[in-house]
Amino acid sequence: MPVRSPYPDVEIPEISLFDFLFTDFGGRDAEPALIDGGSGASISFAELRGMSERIAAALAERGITKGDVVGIFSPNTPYYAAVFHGILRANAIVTSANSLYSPGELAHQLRDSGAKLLFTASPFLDRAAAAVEQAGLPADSIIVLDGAEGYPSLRDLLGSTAEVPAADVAAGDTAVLPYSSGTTGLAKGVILTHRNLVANLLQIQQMGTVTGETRILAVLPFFHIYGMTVMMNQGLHANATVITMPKFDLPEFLRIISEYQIQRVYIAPPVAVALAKHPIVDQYDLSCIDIIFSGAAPLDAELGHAMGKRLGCTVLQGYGMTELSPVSHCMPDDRADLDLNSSGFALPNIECKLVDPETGEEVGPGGRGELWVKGPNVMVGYLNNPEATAATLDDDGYLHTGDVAEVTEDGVFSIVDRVKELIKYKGYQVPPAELEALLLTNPKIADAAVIGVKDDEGEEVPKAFVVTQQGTEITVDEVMSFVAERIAPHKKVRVVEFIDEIPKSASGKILRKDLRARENAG
Ligand code: AYL
Repeated sequence: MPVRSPYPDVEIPEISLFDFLFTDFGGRDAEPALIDGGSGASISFAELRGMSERIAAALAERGITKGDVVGIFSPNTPYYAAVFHGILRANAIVTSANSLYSPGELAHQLRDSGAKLLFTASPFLDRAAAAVEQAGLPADSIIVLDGAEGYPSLRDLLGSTAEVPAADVAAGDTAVLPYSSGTTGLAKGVILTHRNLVANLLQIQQMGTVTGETRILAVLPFFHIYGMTVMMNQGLHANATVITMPKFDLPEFLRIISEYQIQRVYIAPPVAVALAKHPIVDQYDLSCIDIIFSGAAPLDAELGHAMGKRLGCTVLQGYGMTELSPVSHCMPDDRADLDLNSSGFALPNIECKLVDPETGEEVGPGGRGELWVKGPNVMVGYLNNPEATAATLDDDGYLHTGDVAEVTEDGVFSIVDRVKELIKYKGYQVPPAELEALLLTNPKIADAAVIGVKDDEGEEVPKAFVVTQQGTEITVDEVMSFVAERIAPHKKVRVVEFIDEIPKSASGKILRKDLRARENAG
């Protein structure tokens, strides 16, 4: 029997994300929607709507029309939200790229998504320009938010006198294309519709207590679905104020929390380590924090409790996946009594199954099985990849997460393992298939396989098993720097072991199980 959310269903209106967020600000039109935590510069709700409309007009002027894809390659700033919603208001689609990407990684996403334009910021211009060239796009397809010689800036776009295009979006149209490797293979465009995103905002709202008075810290990046939905768009939906940070820096993070009296902080587990343990935390008055919410990777309950005790706040955990828009499970604000090893209840409108990966049989409370999720927040599929879509979404509408979970009689879910290839480094995706393909381009490497292993602090890190090409020599350092020079820092190989042969099945698939067993043996 599927496990249904214990919460009553919410009605999901047939509406575009822009109309959903920007029709009514609950009287807070002139209040700050977003504040840059560094400079203090802010944008009000009404200004944000106006800016988005100007950007939409300027995009239309440049020939962007319904269904076109526009990339954003930028750190968090209040303008990120204006650009994001400007693109949607132009009836176009946002593809958000990881701001740490190398030119090669970004070029792949631009090409794969068919992006026509790219928004970036001047510190990222070198990488953006190289990527645009590699992707075969004209050099004038870049807009530099803060301006750069020879490129249009955000100010130029905001100065457009063109007409705002007529809204032409149905709820089932694609809104965003974030990239995720899912259960296997390379990063793929995840098709999330306006309905998916609106649904997840309403589902999340039922679990929480975010209001117009709430100040939310957005240190997690808006390019990732966690920052995009849970920070940026939840903030806008609740008419709350979102304080942005371009990157994580502990003293600055603590200063901003204290200065802006932040009540809600969303983190990934590595930040919990710093908050629970770092001595500098005692130098700041952080009594403003009500709730710290952790997601994107398993939170160690003991660490979570230590953090909550030190800061005198509630600590909650949620579970999600890019393909789920992203949240499918979380602990509601008023249930800090739940086991912090758990990820709480299924959100409204969600049904789950736990399925034994060996037998295909559904397992009940007490058993372990792969988590399957069905609901209005489940993606439509992967862009241009029917095989990967068919392997992830079944005919009954369940998304197979590749995560292994348990559920109690009361409907509390805990994620206990992962059966998919994916590695998570500090909450960021590291697709092993991508690192393996990259390693194989080195002439000194005959074969390679990558799995996640635990480092001394219990953090998951990518480890490469490498078979050296006969007659050549390669060192651990050479393997690591070969990878590091070509990809974003979170995807670096952090452990290397040379091996005679990569264990493979008869059909040539890497037997990751065997590598894991070898690792655990010692
Ligand atoms: P992606 N515990 C264990 N693993 C987790 C958890 C968790 N609480 N949350 C996410 N994961 C892993 O697409 C899991 O393997 O999305 C899952 O399949 O980058 C994978 O991360 C998905 O990685 C929120 C808001 C979680 C956002 C998110 C994260 C979305 C990350 C909870 O409330």
